[in-house]
Amino acid sequence: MIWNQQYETMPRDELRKLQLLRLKQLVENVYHRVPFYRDAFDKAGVKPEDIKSLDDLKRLPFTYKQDMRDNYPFGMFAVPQEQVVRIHASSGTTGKPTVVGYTARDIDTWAELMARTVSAAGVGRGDILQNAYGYGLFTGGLGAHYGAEKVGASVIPISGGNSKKQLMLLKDFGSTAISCTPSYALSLYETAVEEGVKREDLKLKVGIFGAEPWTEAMRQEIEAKWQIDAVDIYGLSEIIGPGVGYECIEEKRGMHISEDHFIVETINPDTGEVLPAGEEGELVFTTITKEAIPLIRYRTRDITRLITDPCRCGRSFVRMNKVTGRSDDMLIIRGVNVFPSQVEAIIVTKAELSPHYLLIIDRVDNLDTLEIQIELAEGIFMDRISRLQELSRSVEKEIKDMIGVTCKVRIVEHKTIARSEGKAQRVLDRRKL
Ligand code: DLL
Repeated sequence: MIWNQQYETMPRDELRKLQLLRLKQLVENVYHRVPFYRDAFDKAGVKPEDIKSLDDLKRLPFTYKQDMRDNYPFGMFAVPQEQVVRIHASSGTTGKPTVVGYTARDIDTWAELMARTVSAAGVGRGDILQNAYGYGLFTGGLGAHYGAEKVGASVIPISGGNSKKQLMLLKDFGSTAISCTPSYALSLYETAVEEGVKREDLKLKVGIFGAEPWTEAMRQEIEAKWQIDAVDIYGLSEIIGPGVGYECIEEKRGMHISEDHFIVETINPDTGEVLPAGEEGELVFTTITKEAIPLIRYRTRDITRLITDPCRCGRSFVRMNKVTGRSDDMLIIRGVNVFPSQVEAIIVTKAELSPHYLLIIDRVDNLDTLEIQIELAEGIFMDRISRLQELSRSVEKEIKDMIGVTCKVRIVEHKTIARSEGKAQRVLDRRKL
């Protein structure tokens, strides 16, 4: 179902006019309100009045995750803090998270975008949505929550994990829809099998899955096992959270991007050059309605391509294909964004350890596992097992506390991790995606 006929099916020439109008207001606004943007525009030699057409967007400089970190926590906000009604955050490249804020209007916009998302999955009044995205600083839980309430569905704010309870509620409450990461959907299925849950006892029709990369093969597996429709949704905290791109259940071919709120480009990640629609590149978003933390040409690092042919569902928005990779080294482990540099920052604080380490990621019973092998520093020998264990536990705990991911640390002797002649090989990702 199309939630917002007026915008979701807006003729493209009208949409472009609306985008230009909003872009001009945005540029004017950030130039005067956010010192970071004023400096960046001045450096690039561009003034708000230079933006006369959508094509002029490419004259504006890119914004990077690093910029948000440099302005931690609230330096990129374009409104006084009294107008910020919500703060979320996601992992950054070091211990400090990337912080985002929302005004009351931003929360409304987000609910609208998520209402479009859940409607496109066929969820509305009368449905019961079991929302198994994490609630908290992560945007998944509350993002899906507000959108589902807006369409009139009954939301169960169960949050992530706790599979037995998830299954009990799926059955007892008759949930018709579930929202979670696709890997969790598969893991939950295993528990369902172990627990002897029968398909005929469930009313589940659809799953709204995202927050991590997954393939068409995984979609087919989830659909066949659960006997539901599985749709893909995309988003990132910096841009608003979930609700940036959403598939329609009719086609399930690419995620519609709400272009009345975001302008999307694909660029060559090495040169920054804008690519013709259809070519694979890095997604770059400009938020044209966001108030608290508007972003101009934000580099997502996500690699995919745009689909411009009209979709049979009637929505006029451009679509993005599934994300096929990243142009940086960010990993998503059990839905948590992890940069190897964050792990390194923890390791280097321990005198007994060397900065030679390897992250081994695997998928066991559909759940991601992370093992970190770390070498002892040169000249350090650990003859006492208890001391080794103590050290491993303390690194595991710090990683859990700082990055939010559970891992197993294995300390190995000096010079046992293979050295590379070029770039160090820090990651061994054994998951088959
Ligand atoms: O993951 C927001 C979200 C919540 C999206 C729930 C969908 C559902 P972050 O934690 O900031 O926000 O992580 C954003 O996750 O840059 C992508 O690399 C990845 N990602 C998100 N959705 C998808 C998807 C949320 N459908 C980062 N396919 C993004 C592939 C995805 N990757």
